[in-house]
Amino acid sequence: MTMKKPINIGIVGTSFMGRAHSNAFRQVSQFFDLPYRPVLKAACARSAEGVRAFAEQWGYESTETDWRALVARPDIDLIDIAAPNNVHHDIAIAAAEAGKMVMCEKPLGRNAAESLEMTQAVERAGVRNMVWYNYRRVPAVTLAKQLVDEGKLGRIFHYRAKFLQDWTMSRDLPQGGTGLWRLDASVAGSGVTGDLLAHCIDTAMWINGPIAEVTAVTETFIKERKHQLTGEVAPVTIDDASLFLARFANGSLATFEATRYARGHKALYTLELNGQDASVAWDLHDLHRLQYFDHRDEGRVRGWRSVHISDGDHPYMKHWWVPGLQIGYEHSFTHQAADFLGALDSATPASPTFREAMATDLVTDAVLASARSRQWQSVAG
Ligand code: SOE
Repeated sequence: MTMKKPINIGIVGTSFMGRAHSNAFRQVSQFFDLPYRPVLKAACARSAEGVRAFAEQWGYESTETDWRALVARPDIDLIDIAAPNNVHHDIAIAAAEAGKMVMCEKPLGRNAAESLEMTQAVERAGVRNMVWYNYRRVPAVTLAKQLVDEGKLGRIFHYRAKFLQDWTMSRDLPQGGTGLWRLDASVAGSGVTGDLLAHCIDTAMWINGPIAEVTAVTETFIKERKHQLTGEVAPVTIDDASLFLARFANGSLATFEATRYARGHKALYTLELNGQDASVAWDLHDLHRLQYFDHRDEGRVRGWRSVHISDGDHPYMKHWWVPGLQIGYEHSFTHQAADFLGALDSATPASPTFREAMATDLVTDAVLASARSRQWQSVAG
């Protein structure tokens, strides 16, 4: 057991991601032997009452209602941004300029221009930084990456990803405001492109390398909704569905689809790679399994294997229970916190850094541009 140095965390945001990140910071030192130990120093949100209740629930020592006050505190080492997308940019840049490490919920910016400024700020300040693309750290997904890196699949021909939901289908659902900011493009940046496809693109490029060009179609099925903050009926500015074809730099072809209008699907993130020698497939609703097909198997017993990712030699699993006992969604965040803290003393920072995550925003920008122009679009970068 190493002596753990404290890292004082100041978190901005106390909703879904505030809880997911806080849970990761609370769990990580118990399950991973790391040189650093996160200390839940301060939580920040606009409602004084709300943030006090959150701090009490999760064990934060203090609260703030203005993120600028949090960033100015000398006792904070790391600012964790778990607030809506429209504040990522200003908080990250101020935190970097104050010399703090910065962790930011995905997507990094509302567009690649914001992401670039954020990236330049952390790089100028020389502070460690990372974006929470948690699905990379689902052990089955990490294993898929390992198998591809080891060449087990051979040359990759196809990548296929979907992220399907149905929670915005009701016409009566208002847009904007608490809990519904993902329906307001001025806050979110875009609809499912930045919210859901961003996950698919991050994982895809991590496993299969850069995306060179895309051709996309988007749709907004419900054109007007009441705005929760103003009460006015206003045009809907997000994309409800976004589908695109892509060509990777390695020559493989891909299809990507994300929608909030797939009745019956709540968060069905699926991915599949088909290579010369083998294929892998994964499904978030069955996240502890990796489907694997190896054409080199003896013909008589060749077939898809459903590998239960719960053994000590599977990624991350030796840190948890005993073989056969599986873990879930929240652990992907704990793994990300472990990787971040574990890499602090190493020359190679944990991935994705802001610069690596900006690559995803360059693709989502290209997807939206292609949907507008109805033309193939090269990915800048
Ligand atoms: C949207 O419903 C959402 O919560 C995304 O914002 C998350 O990033 C995704 O992991 C699950 O779906």
